[in-house]
Amino acid sequence: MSPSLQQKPSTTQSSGSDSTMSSKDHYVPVLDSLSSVYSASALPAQEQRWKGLADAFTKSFPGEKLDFIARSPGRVNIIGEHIDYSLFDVLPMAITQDVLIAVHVGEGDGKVILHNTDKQFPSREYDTASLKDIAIDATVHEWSNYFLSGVKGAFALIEDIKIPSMHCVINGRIPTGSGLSSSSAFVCAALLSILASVQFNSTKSLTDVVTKSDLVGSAIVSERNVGVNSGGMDQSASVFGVPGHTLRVQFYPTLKATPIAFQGEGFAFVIANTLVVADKFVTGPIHYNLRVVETTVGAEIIARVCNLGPLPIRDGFGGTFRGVVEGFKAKGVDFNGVIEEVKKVFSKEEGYTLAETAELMGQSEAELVKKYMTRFPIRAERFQFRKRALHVLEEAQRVEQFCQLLGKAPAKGDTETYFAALGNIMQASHKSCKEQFDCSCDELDQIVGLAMANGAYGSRLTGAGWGGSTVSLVPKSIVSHFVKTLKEGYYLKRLPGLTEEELDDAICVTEPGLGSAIVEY
Ligand code: NG1
Repeated sequence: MSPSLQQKPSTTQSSGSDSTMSSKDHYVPVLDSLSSVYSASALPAQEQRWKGLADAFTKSFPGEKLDFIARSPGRVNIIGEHIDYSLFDVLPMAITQDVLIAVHVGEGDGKVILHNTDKQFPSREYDTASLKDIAIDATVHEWSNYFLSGVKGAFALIEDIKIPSMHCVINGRIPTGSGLSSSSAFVCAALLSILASVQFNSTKSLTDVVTKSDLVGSAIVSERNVGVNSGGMDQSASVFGVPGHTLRVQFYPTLKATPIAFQGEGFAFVIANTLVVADKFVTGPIHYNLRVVETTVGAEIIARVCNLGPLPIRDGFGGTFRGVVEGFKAKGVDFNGVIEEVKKVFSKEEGYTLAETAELMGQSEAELVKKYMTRFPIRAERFQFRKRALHVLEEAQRVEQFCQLLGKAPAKGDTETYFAALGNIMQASHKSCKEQFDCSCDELDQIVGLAMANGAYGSRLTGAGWGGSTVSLVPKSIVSHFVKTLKEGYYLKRLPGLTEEELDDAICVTEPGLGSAIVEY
């Protein structure tokens, strides 16, 4: 390990990881074969794709050696939506679709050069000397901002890091705005590629480049540089992913990911992308960032009105409902009691104006705006504290119920009841996302409706919502019929011009996959 990489992270969230993992498992794996990265069914297509990337690299940088490829996958969230930034546990899994960064670590020109195999993303070039203080303009929608977030993450992890010349070709297979976390996969892959290049430059080897916890902690904080006040679910799933397992990601009291195997057989998860692009960057002020403010300020108000004392602050931003639950717990009030208190405090179902919010907070409107609405600007007539809080608390309970069921084997011969129970929890989650968190849309509701009418145990939006994808739990025996029905009922009706390939990309059966990795060449 390079001496410079042994330094302690300076700004990461407190972190830990599954106690059942060996110390080797704490590091992002460095592999020499794709068979450790992808499942047998995905392998042939991926081998072709990686070869294509290696060829593209040679074309972009003739005569240069491809030293390694850093990869980080997207994720699908099974349950626990919009509660990571309230520090409640969530249950995502890493998927096959990923971002790859092919790198030659140079000694010469002192430049980081980025090419993308997708020609809509123009090449970019930076002097390595300029990287330490490079500004990211979060008002501009620019693809390389996600790489620069990785640069910020590297400096946050190791203040005096010396980033060498890096000649990179990037290939991403996660559609943007699909709710499958292309942005976090890119930030994680970028940060990983930078840390690996630093080590490669000084030791010409790649071992124990970075621990998974450091990579996640730093990627969570640095992704906020692109203008989204993100939680930590996506980065955790992307880095900690374990084949065949979903991950229970815990943020409180420390970051920890526990792999959970699904019990029983005969089921599959099907992802269906509405193809409505959900761009958090563009809609942040009225969607994602607004929800973070509504839940953060809502938690602060409850703490103030119910005398819970100051709440622990999430990443310098504000209090959380997890803090509220812990505060009530210390007073002997259980989860359901917290829900009742929330209903009492937020009795106005129509929501609260800024002036009313300021009064509840005992602060001026200007103070509120400065504290919660300036770094990530928002627009709202009224803050829906009641509905948002109820979603967060009830969704946290649903994750708990789901995990309890996962921990039990289905009763002998009765997998139907078992999966139906899991499906019901997913249904309740979708209903709450739609009605209390207002993060669904017609297209998501239509696919969920079609899925339920065609044999799914459960179906729900996954990720931030407002477009993007659904995830459905489906009996394995009906998967091909199910996919066909969704193609006919949604895609061919709404988007008749789609090619077969586009259709296959839009709807796929997914398997839980490996998290971030480096593959040596
Ligand atoms: P998407 O937009 O689907 O990648 C976002 C957040 C998550 C989480 C979910 C909602 C980022 C990078 N990701 O996911 O942290 O809050 O919404 O559960 O902001």
